Amino acid sequence: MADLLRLLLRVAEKAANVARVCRQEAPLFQLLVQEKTGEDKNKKFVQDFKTLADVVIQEMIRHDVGTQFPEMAGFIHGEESNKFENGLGESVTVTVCSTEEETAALLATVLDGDHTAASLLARAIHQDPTTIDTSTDGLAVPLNPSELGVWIDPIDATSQYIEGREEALDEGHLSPSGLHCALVLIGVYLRSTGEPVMGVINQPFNHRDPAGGRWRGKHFWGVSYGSINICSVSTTKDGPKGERGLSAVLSSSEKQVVKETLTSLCGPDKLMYASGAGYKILCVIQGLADVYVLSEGSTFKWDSCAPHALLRALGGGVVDLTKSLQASCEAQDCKTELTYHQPHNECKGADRWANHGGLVAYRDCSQLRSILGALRDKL
Ligand code: 2IP
Ligand code: CA
Repeated sequence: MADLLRLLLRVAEKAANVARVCRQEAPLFQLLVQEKTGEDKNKKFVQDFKTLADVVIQEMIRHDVGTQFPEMAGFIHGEESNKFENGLGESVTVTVCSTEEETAALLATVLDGDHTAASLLARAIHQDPTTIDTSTDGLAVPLNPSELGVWIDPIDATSQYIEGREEALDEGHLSPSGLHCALVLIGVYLRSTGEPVMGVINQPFNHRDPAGGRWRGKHFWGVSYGSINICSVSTTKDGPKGERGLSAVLSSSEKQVVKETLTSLCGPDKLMYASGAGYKILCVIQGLADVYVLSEGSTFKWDSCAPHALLRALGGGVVDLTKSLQASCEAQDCKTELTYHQPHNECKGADRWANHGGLVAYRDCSQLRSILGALRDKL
């Protein structure tokens, strides 16, 4: 499993580099931005270039993991389908080819013959990242790749990625929106039980290099299986919970009744808002918020699997909110933790993998119970 972790860290850094290149290289950025401003809505236009960037990153991760771990190849899934229709109405399947030239030629058919953009994208896909400096030596987890599945969110908080606002990050405080909310998420789960066992998060726009001003990323990882719980993020040693009070982060589109209930529970200055489902769970991991509460079914397995594994490694987790509110108080929280192996067969498309019951991401069980107590009979 240490090999798998090292591979995921490397491929997440490659993915982060593709995300940076798509904003740094003008021909690619133009394609990215045009879709957002919508000024080409009526022009024959490459279908949603943002999605192409997502798909390219997802296919690159799928290609690299499936090559090194063939037993996992059929169980590596993500948000996007790799089938594209180009401007001529031809259906093109986006894959990573064995050479950069072949990948560029394939991408050019999706990019309506824009060979400049295709070559820039292909170069980023085939470029090996700088070495990943993290200590995974000696990590031995008794799991076989054939027991595992992978969820990929190539660029979470895509709206923030396209918007591209650069917010000055205030150490120790979460920042509601901006490029830093965009994350590459790669989560690994046990096919038998659906529990998350490994997560890699890469924040491609963590800070600008003081020297050249280029964006630099930051990665976070965690492994949680049986008695093995290791996370690259150290737990924050705060004062006794009671003294500090509870802080919560929400989506700006959260229900009014949840906002009101948590305002009275936490106090108005301890209720925060931020973009990005993955980013809000990362805020809980880093101790920038105690909990992330979401009453809507607007997130998916690819949003939560990776950061869920890091929270498990820190002694916390991500529960299904609806199921937790229905469960008797004595029920163990682990019975309502989100799982990642079974679709909702009554639904179609991406909804088959939605976290329909909403969620609560937490580090500390007692804080989870406070949230559930306050929301019981409200939803
Ligand atoms: C989105 C993204 C959004 C989030 C939504 C996710 O994933 O994380 O930011 O909404 O739930 O599905 P919100 O920002 O209100 O939390 P993606 O950006 O990959 O579509
Ligand atoms: Ca997402």
